Amino acid sequence: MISKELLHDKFRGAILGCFLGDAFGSGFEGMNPEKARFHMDNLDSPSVHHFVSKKFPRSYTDDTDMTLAVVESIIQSSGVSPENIAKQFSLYCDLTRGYAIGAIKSVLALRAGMKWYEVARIVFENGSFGNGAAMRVSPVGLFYHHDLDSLQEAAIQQANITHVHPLGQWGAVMQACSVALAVNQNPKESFKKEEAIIHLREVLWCGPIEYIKALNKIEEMLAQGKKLQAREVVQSLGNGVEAHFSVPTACYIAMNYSPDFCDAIRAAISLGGDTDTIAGMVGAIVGAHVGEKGLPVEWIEQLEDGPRGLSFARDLADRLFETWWKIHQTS
Ligand code: R7I
Ligand code: MG
Ligand code: MG
Repeated sequence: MISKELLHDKFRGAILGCFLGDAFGSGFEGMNPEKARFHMDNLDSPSVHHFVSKKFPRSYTDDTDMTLAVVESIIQSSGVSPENIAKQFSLYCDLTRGYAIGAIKSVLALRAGMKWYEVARIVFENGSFGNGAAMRVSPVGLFYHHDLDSLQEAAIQQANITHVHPLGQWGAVMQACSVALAVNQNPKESFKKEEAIIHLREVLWCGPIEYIKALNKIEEMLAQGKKLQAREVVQSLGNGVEAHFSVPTACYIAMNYSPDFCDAIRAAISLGGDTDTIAGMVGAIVGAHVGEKGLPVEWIEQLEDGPRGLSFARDLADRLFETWWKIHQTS
């Protein structure tokens, strides 16, 4: 049984972990593993360079922007309501923050008055299989960490606003489930990987075969008991913007490196490719494992703190926890 204080800290850890991974990873987006490794110095304290460069600022992108909108909505609705999430997207998404084409068009359509259930096919006929529904889903993993059946349904519902392709939907399920499993881990111990794989398989079995195949690979890679080279991880699981080539990658890195948050983020970024999103998803999972107390203070201090920045994100994490606690403290 997790104490109230620890659970609260884990909610903060996941939300700020996503923010950190996104903000620290975004400057590396699109690099290959060798180039990402070459620039890894930029990940350390700005005191190294006396300033944070333009390419490596600590500002957040769409990953955090949308995650915070989902948090606000869950607080308002005491759960996942796609209609309300769509309303938050319409009101708050800052489309200057590195959004991909599908998300931009969906948000603009919502702003133009289109119903939330009509927008998801306006760019891709069969729905998007981008990782956008997974990158923003960590609050769903937190809020349903006690009930994986409800979590699966809620993750798909929140995906459906923009990602009705099964690969997009189930990427969100896999990421939300990984966050939930991390909440239930002891922060003083390493991630119980074998148990986690069993739970993930139970949740993912009725989704697309791609995720079961990826899970089999993850199991094999973890069984080797060593930390694979970036190139090998990319070859096996991918580092792309597609949900099925990024969510399993993030789960593998998180499980392999947690509870060491900085090592996990470095490993995620060193893969290159969709670095802000993979590091953001890794950050959410590891953050849910270790809580805010396990996050690097000197990294947190560097995060953007504007109107929807660090303090706002921490406050939202607190309110998400309070909403959960009010519902579940007596049951
Ligand atoms: O999924 P989405 O919100 O993108 C998230 C990514 C993250 O890396 C963020 O950091 C940000 O950079 O964007 O946005 P979508 O446009 O729905 O999907 C992302 C991309 O996946 C698309 O722009 C396409 O390149 C690709 N994609 C598809 N390509 C062909 N056919 C997604 N679905 C399809 C498809 O059906
Ligand atoms: Mg981004
Ligand atoms: Mg990205």
